Amino acid sequence: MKRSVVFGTAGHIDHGKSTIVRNLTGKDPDRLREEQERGITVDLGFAGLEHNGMLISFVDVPGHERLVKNMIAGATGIDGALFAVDACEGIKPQTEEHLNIIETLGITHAVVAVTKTDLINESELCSSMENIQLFFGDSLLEDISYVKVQRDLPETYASLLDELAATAQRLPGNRLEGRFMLRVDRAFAVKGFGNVVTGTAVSGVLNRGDELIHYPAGKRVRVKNIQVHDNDSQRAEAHQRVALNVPDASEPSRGDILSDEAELSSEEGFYASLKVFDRLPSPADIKHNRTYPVYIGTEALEGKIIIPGGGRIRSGEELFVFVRLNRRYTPVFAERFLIRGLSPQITIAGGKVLAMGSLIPERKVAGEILELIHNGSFKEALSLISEKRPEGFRLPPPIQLFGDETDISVSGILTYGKLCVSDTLVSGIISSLTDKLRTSSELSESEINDELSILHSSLKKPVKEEFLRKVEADGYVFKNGRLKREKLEPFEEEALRALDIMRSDPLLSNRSLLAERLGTDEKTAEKYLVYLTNRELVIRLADKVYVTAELLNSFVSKGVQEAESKGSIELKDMREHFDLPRKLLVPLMDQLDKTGMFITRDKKRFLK
Ligand SMILES: Nc1nc2c(ncn2[C@@H]2O[C@H](COP(=O)(O)OP(=O)(O)OP(=O)(O)O)[C@@H](O)[C@H]2O)c(=O)[nH]1
Ligand SMILES: [Mg+2]
Repeated sequence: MKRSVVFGTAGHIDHGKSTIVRNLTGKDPDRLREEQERGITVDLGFAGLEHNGMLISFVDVPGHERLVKNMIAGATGIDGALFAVDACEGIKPQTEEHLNIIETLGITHAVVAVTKTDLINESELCSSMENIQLFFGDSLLEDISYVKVQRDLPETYASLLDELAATAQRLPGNRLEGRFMLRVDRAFAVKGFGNVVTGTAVSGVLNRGDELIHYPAGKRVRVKNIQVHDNDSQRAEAHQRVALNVPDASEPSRGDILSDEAELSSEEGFYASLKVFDRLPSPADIKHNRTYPVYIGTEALEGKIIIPGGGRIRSGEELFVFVRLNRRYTPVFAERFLIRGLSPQITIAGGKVLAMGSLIPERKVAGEILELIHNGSFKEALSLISEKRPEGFRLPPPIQLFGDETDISVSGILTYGKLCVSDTLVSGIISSLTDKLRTSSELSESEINDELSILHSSLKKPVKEEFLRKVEADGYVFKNGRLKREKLEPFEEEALRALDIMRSDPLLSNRSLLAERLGTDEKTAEKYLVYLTNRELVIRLADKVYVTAELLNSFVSKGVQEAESKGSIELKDMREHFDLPRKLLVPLMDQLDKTGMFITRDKKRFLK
């Protein structure tokens, strides 16, 4: 399959960005009449070419200082940067500003084209090259190459193309896995076809005829046609510039999202890390509670910056903040954004989205959680969130939580549909209800509801059902607003009495011990065990080894907890928590393997 890659131009006004794209692709990226008349780029331009089987697309951006928001919109989703630096003028304010932006967007690969080398003599060119290399060498870019070009020498553009292709080969992995996502950077209507949107596909794969969700409205739209590089195409994928014909989209515009993820939440704000650049023409800072222009995705918004400790973020400093937006927006995890200063109007800070505002509604508790997310300790972060939100919380889809590839199956957290809640809290509620039921032998609906009151309203029902299912096996039935034991057959009464006794003494793990305690014969005790095993109230671990379901469950959860904190567990670790003989501990340990959560190496059990 052809490899695709998108380069975005960058650099000061008039340094020759559009000239490069025109020379490489034969297409003029300055399509607007105004652009052609004034000789400056105003809006984004797109062009592409095929080179050695690789699709190379270009997003051409304006260099004008007032048009930086368009530059940022164009740079969203690009893989590499193509800087143009005028050999005579060298590094200028927007070269610096665009480099700050490119670094913030997490782009690490760049080709620097030194332009207008026909207008400068050899020795001046040498010193100019040195300065340019010093400037870029001091950046966060990891892969930089330099090529000298001249407008009227086609061979210089051929070398530039070779360098771009070589850089493209060194770009890290592709993002074809995961959800398809595109942030619209242009939207227009074509007579006879209807709405067309364009953008850089950030992730995933799309086929003609597929359905996508159009955000922020959340409406389903069918993709009637796809174009890649101006040609009709059956499919589009990450790292490509694509145009989609979506006739049923209503009024699409720059900043909208098209994705096959159905559950994205649009937010009033988000938590982020935010750094004020140290490479700035004059020192600048971001003040607490002040509103700034925020450029995110392909949108230009305004956001009030809330710094938890108050004060300001100074040049070179990075802090956690909450950004409250003036309009709802659909951020994704780790999405980068930029903030412009109020005066002078220059991009002064760059940030990275760490959490949706709705995930941590209480700002006071955010710091510790953000620290964990920032360090990549996602499971710990989720546990802490569940601790801070005992009522339960809605889990955003992976691309808005910790990214598509992150495994977030966290022990200690139960999920009911999209809602999460702490495992200990639910089992606490259920066991307290069970205890109440055992002592008073029946419970009213309001007694049950009281116990559930701490939970998020949509969690009450599933937890209640779980409790009822559990006691149902014990012979209880919920009828006319009351939970009580149904009239049982004498045999069932006896079997359940045996269960209660086993619960209070786990050593009664086989029929002879049980028979002795009950004062009955082994055959009857065996029948009780069969009855209880069929109802999963008792579990048969091995020949003549039975334990109650409660004991097994608490053994497994303790095992997981211990393995998480110690790395692995052995029999002796579990003995500290369960005062049981070997003949029970050994089959209980074996039972851990059957859960599928552990693997055994050198007699130690590790979580998978
Ligand atoms: N002599 C000479 N002129 C060049 C060269 N490259 C570009 N130019 C000229 O410089 C002017 C600006 O070039 P553009 O390509 O429009 O510059 P740009 O960076 O796209 O400008 P903006 O999009 O407005 O930021 C044009 O008149 C070009 O013809 C070069 O190598 N030599
Ligand atoms: Mg231009």
